[in-house]
Amino acid sequence: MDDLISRINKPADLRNFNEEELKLLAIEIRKEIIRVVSTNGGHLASNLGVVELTIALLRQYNLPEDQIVWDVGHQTYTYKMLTGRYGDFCTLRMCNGLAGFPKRCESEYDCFNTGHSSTSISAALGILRANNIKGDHSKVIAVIGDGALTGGMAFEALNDAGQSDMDLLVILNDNEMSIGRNVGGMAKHLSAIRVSKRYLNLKHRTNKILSKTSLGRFLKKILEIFKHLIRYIIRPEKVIFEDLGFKYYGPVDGHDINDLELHFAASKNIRGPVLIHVLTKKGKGYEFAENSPDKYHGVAPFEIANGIPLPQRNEGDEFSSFSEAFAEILCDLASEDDSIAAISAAMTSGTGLDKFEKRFPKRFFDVGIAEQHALTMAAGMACGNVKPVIAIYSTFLQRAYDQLLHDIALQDLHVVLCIDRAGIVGEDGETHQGIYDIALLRSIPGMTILSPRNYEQLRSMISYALYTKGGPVAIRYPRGGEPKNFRRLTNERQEKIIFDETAELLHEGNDLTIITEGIMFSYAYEALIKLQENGIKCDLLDVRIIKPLPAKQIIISAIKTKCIMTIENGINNGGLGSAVEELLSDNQILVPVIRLGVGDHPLVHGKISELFRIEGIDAAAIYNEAVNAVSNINSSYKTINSSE
Ligand SMILES: Cc1ncc(C[n+]2csc(CCOP(=O)(O)OP(=O)(O)O)c2C)c(N)n1
Repeated sequence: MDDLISRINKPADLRNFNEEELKLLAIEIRKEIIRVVSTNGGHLASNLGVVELTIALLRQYNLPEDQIVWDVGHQTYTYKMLTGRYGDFCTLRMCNGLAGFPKRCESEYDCFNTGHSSTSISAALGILRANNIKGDHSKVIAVIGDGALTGGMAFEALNDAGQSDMDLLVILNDNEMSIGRNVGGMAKHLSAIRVSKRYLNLKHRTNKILSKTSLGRFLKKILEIFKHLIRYIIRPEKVIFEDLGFKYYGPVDGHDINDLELHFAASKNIRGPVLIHVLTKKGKGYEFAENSPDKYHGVAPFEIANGIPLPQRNEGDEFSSFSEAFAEILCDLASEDDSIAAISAAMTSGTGLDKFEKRFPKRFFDVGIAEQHALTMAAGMACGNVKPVIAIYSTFLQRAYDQLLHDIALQDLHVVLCIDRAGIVGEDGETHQGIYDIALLRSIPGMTILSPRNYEQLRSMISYALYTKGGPVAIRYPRGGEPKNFRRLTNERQEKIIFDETAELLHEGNDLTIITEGIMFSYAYEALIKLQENGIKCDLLDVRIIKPLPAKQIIISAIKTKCIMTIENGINNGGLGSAVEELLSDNQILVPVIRLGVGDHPLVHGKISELFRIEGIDAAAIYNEAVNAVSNINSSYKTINSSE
């Protein structure tokens, strides 16, 4: 009977449901989450864990006047369904469909956009302070996971909020997991609190049983003697949040709607900041996700009956992705060189480093969601003559710009950044696109930026970064695997190469120079074949190194063709195209440069191929731009010649 959800048009409708109906509703919601995520992909386990928590919040608070800031925002599927978006839920993560994260432009119920971790307490405190200035007494709630709590920003915000007199409610959604098992001292602290709760529950039950007989009462007395001792051993002396200035309640069973609501209702009468510690099970209600919440954190489309992802790997591929290739290559090198250490900021499996962790546990460090700390710690390791390799998604590296500049580059320390998910990432949308790294990294002094187009280049660049180059070196590679079409079109075999800071000329012609980075050469090559059929012949230069640019090769080609087109998997402003323009202008070579890349706007969610099309950097767009460029050049020469 799948009709309870459709009876909810606004959160207040939830108040009409009785306890039994709420339980059935939670089942329906989980079914719908599993159904949609199994076809669209998305964040599964986190969403299955917060169904009851979301229902309880929506029943207790008056939204949209009261506001909820969801940390990371990947767990808002139930929230979306219950705040008027159930009808559109099947479009989740699709181009022009619902976003996978909160979006203010999508609904009045989304009060703050999130995507990167650990921002919720700061944002909620800001909204609350603004309300306070305006005399508005609405409630503001931050929901933050135990993983997100490992991020430095969360501590900064707790530090501020705890000493404020703001009526901020922080809900700590503790499922013992970040994407993988949560790490660090805070995780241990939370675990001690959980254990003490279990102990107290057990004690309560034991007391009840023992009180029933005289032997039992005797045993109970003996147990009493140990009680304080045991409690002292397992319970933390104090809950850290209390010392920071929060009133702490919990832990509460996050799947008991009634209990959750009692706590929320009670907290409304308490002045000052309150933290309610809620325990949930990541993946709840779907066996495969409950058993392996890490594997089902973010998933591609899968078969519901067995939880198995629909096939992705092409037969005969050496690796399924750049991430896998990176991990294998690094493990090979680390087996020969015990000065190599690897660092992850809570993205161990996503970056492929789980392999490294298994093989070299003493040289692997997961620092939690702490990108800034990861980079400065790497700087410290480099001072200690270890070779730190940080595997990090492009989007999350943004957090650590100052650490890269201040702690690594200004000391010219040898740290290798392997930047995964560089370029357009697709369905996770604007907060996760890896399109800013070239522009950011170009501004860092002494930085080397490399961009491999295939696994073999990646292999040679990792060796180059570790053994040839000093200072900070970044290697950026995209989500997914190496392009297949180029090899199909050219019968290119992957030769073993030794990278030497030069570009590679993949095709020669006199009419136009096309300069690409990374996998963009494959789109360019497809366009180039069509251009050739239409009489336009191009140089195709795979730049391979973005900083420092292979200046000589670019200049020679520019002088020959008198027209340049750059194509990059990143933003136009400050990217490869800008670098080429600067190079030519610095050398007084005045030829037009047409820059194809992502425009100056947030890049929404959708399939990678759709976004390439929308941004005008797929093969068709390259072809059209090239035809226009060459004909403009020809006509401007004609104009110049006829006026002579
Ligand atoms: C700054 C930043 N780094 C990394 C990530 C990738 N990431 C997304 S969710 C997540 C784990 C969050 O764990 P938790 O807050 O406990 O939420 P759960 O998924 O367990 O409910 C990570 C590391 C991110 N979103 N932001």
